[in-house]
Amino acid sequence: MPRGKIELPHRLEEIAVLDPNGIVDEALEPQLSPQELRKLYHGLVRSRRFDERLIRLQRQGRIGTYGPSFGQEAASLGPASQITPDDWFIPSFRETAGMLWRGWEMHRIMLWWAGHEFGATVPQGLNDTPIAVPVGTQVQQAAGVAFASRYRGDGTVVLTFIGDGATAEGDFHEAMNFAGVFRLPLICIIQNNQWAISLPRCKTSAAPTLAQRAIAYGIDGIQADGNDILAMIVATREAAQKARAGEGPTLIEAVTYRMGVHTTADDPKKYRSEEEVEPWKQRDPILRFSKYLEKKGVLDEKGREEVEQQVVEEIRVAVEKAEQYKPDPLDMFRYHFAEMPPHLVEQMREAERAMMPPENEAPEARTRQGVAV
Ligand SMILES: Cc1ncc(C[n+]2csc(CCOP(=O)(O)OP(=O)(O)O)c2C)c(N)n1
Ligand SMILES: [Mg+2]
Repeated sequence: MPRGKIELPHRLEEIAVLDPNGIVDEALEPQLSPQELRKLYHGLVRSRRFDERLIRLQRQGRIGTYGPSFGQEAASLGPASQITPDDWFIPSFRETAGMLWRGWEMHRIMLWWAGHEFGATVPQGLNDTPIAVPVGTQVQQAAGVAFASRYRGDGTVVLTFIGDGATAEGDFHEAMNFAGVFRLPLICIIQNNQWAISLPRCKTSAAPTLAQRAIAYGIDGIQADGNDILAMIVATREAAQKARAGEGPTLIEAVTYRMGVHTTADDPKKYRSEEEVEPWKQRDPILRFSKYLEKKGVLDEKGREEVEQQVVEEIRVAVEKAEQYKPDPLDMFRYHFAEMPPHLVEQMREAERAMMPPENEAPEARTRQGVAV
């Protein structure tokens, strides 16, 4: 056999619809109504302001660790806007914009970061899973859900997200390989924010793009400008159509940047320079989309101001609601077993005794839900 090139049948593309100044490529522009465009802008700002507020709450000791998604909002919200509530949304921990869009209430997300179980319960009517912190696990779960969707023939599409660093984990490989073999209706967004805590993208993979990993799984891959919500919408829309038509999974690499801290437990100044961050500020997805909307005559200064006011008020109400939430500490013993084993019953009794108010206080403070004592 002579030596030659192997032609690979699968597509690998790149896409941007807006340039850094918000100038649109009309040939690629998705057709969205002014209302839809305004709603998307609102969604981006909502996530940004929510992040800012949660960072402040963490600094005040009012929630635990927080992982903001500053700069990555478009890469989350664009895809989320292209699936239906019946489809599956399987996030990692940097999908606040998408989760808010899906219908997760702010106070619920806030309670998750405050360590309350309630934050991990999915709002009624959504086919979502809670925030996944163990890096990479959600993609395997997404592949499993996509397998179930295909097996049942219910026509649902599964949208999941993973970080650039996490694509170097076996979980990602196994999930994508499985999805490719079974032609599953899975869309996997790589949030390539250039960093995995302090590990830069170049130390995650020697491949020039992460999208090209798709070729090895025999599926289509596309590298999209992740700070361009329109590019994310076009890429996801096509991937969803393909998935619904039984044409299998798509891997979308969203090229973006983590503008803020990894989490509130991190200080990026220790490992990256201000010069590196600066150019990304010019490519801010909200700024860019806002310029596009302004040129299109869909949003002006007054419209932006209204969005800001609405969002500030929504956050204020959500923080109040979250802080009124007073869970029963004994919940930590519940929900693991259908029938609580004797050693846990014993521990729960002990905790309950420790929590009991002194003799002269009201007996109703003694909670006894969930187990016969
Ligand atoms: C299994 C596992 N190992 C390690 C960690 C600690 N950890 C949290 S985030 C992170 C880096 C993830 O980087 P990347 O996948 O690029 O996502 P990003 O944080 O940039 O969104 C690590 C190592 C974890 N949460 N889970
Ligand atoms: Mg990363």
